[in-house]
Amino acid sequence: MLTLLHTSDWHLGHTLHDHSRAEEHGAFLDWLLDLAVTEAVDALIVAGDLFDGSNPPAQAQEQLFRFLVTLRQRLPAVDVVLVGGNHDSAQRLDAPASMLRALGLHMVGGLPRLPRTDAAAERALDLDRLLVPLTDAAGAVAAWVVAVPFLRPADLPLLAEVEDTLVAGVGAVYAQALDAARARRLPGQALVATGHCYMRGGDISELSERKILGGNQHALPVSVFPDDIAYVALGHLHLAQDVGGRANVRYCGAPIPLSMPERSYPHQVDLVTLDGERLVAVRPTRVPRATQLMRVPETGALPIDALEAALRLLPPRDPEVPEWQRPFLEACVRLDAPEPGLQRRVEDALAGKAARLVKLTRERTGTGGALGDSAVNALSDFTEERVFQKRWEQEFAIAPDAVVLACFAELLGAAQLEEE
Ligand SMILES: [Mn+2]
Repeated sequence: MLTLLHTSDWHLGHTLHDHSRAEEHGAFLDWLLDLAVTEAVDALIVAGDLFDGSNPPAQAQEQLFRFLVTLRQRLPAVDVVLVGGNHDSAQRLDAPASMLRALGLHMVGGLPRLPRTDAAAERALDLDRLLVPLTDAAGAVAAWVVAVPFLRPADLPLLAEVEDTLVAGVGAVYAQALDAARARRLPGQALVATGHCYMRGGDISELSERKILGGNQHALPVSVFPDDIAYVALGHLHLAQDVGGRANVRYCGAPIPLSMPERSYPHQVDLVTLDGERLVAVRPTRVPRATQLMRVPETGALPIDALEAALRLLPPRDPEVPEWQRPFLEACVRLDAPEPGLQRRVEDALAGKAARLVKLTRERTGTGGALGDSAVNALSDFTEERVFQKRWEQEFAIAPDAVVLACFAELLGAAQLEEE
């Protein structure tokens, strides 16, 4: 028996509308350490997007290294496999890989290949880094992880005469790596694969998962993972889900909401039990939410007076609760005319409240049409005043009044003077 802990999409260093998530990440990592110890897991797999960006802040790197060292201290025999995602810099993750390996931690930032030999047209896969043995409580190898990170076009073999070279290239890399793992494993040892990719049929949260491999039309078919693989630990989609109706091919999802629309996701990690070559169980385990995200109203938008009233009903701030645990709030207002004092009115309504305003969304009732969708077609008709007027009407249902037009003319005059 082997117990695997599967997590992904930490996005360390993330900010939500300029607000740090460092404490939330810290709370998650502390919880994860306790879970790993309580469940006595044999292995931890992190399936990409360790960091939110390719150049993560020092604080985020410190957070990762501290976590890894504490995990090693508390679980001396645990196997750890970390692979890069599309948000990560493959080279940056790989820079400390040899040092991490000395601690028994396997970091695979980019697809590892051996140095080029003169004869070979393509560099061979570095199988000693790509294939990671997992040991059980008795210290025997119980499974092999094919530790494939996010694949970039440069990682893929050049294939001629196929309809979708990206999908075919990714399929070819997996086929080659899996064949090598099959050759290495002994009977009774399970095959596990990682991936940071977009699978056909997955639900996507548009705001925080960048489309990768060129978007939906390049989604990978689940057949990339043949039936002899016991479990596929996927990253990239932030909502936990099975792929293609197979309970053993899973996105575990992100541990914290990374955008407002993700606030209703059941954030989780997966505890995976293997017995011999087969999957026995997948136990999704909910991550406690340290900081709440809320939207007023829950959906849609309210006129300013109704929004103010709703905000005034929110609970007051509890001085015992630290700043970072105050709920993040998005307020959504519907405007049918410009409201110059909007920000101030919303902030006043929130005085003394627990919630922190991170986003004020304006829904406008204007025509919403494009500037070109009108009687004005000749380029010469697009005077500065005309474009301004159309733009205003696009946002608001009314035309700009004389005062606004006079202000615009004054600004335009000043700008033209500066140009000369
Ligand atoms: Mn991600």
